[in-house]
Amino acid sequence: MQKRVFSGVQPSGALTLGNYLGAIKNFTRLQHETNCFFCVVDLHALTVPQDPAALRENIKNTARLFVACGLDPQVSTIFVQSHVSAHAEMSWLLECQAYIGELRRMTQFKDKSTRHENVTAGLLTYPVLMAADILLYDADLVPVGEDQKQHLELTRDIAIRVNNRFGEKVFTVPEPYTPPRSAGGRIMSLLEPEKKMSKSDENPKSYIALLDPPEVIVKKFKSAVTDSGNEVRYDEENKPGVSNLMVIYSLCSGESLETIANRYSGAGYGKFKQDLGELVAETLRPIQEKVKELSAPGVIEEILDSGAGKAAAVAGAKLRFFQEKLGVR
Ligand code: ATP
Ligand code: LTN
Repeated sequence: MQKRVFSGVQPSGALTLGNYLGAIKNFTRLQHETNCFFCVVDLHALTVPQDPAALRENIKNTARLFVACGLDPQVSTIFVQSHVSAHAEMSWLLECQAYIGELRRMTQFKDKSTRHENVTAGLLTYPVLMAADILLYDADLVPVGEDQKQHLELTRDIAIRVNNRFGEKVFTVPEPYTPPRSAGGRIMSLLEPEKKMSKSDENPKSYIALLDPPEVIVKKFKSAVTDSGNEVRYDEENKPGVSNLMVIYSLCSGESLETIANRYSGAGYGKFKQDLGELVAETLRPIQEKVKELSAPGVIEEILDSGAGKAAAVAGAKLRFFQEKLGVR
């Protein structure tokens, strides 16, 4: 049987180059060998305050970017989490299998709960909803960036716990599929290279949005933080800024880090950053053109309607199966 893949992206803002290189680009590779479900996880975005009109737009834009980046709706199931009610229902059932202690230990919860004044219950139970997403589809593989590995570990723990409780395989225990840092697993902020590039960063200069115009992209790379040296060399520890830029260059050009280091040896950072800006702008150009085409009225809505129908059939069956196990059906 073909392996199942599930992954989700939050419509919490403009998708970044980190989302693309760390996650979406890998989705496109997997879709031809596996049975893929790609989800715009709008319920996850509600864990922090969102402007309703902006959220509505971001949901559609995220889906357009999925397709523009190469996810084929004829091959993969592309849908919005809230369109399939089984996600919220399964999440409750799994909350009753998860422990508060393990949720409190999640580094993302610790980090976000100190950044927000009113910490909602949703921020704490967020990884359980993620577990519901994954377990509803019996996903074998979950392609995510490095920051999500801990949540995936928790999903595995919950699946194993339930399977042990019922003495049979209720859920497939999923495996993470995370590229190493040198291959895009963690693209760093352009201004603080010790932090991951994040679409919810207050300063837009710290990230490249996939829809940034070419001149903005070139400018942002020009002001990217490097170090006081001038050697283009990969050294995560001592040269985090330059190393991050080299990874981006390598993933956009398909060249090895070594080839890039040799090309820019003695050239200094200025030329390297200028070329990188142009390369990234060129890489994103076809994606941006495709988004424009997909913005015609009704196009993305139709793709998402059809995706929700396919997803609901799979998720509904799994939900009923687990409800029966629990005795609520
Ligand atoms: P936020 O920045 O708002 O917290 P996010 O971009 O981290 O959101 P998602 O949109 O849900 O969160 O992430 C979608 C996918 O992109 C996930 O698989 C995540 O691991 C990956 N991802 C996010 N940021 C990066 C990054 N800087 N480098 C590599 N992968 C990333
Ligand atoms: N929590 C993830 C998004 C996400 C996800 C998922 C990823 C929600 N559900 C299921 C993989 C599988 C994030 O914030 N990046």
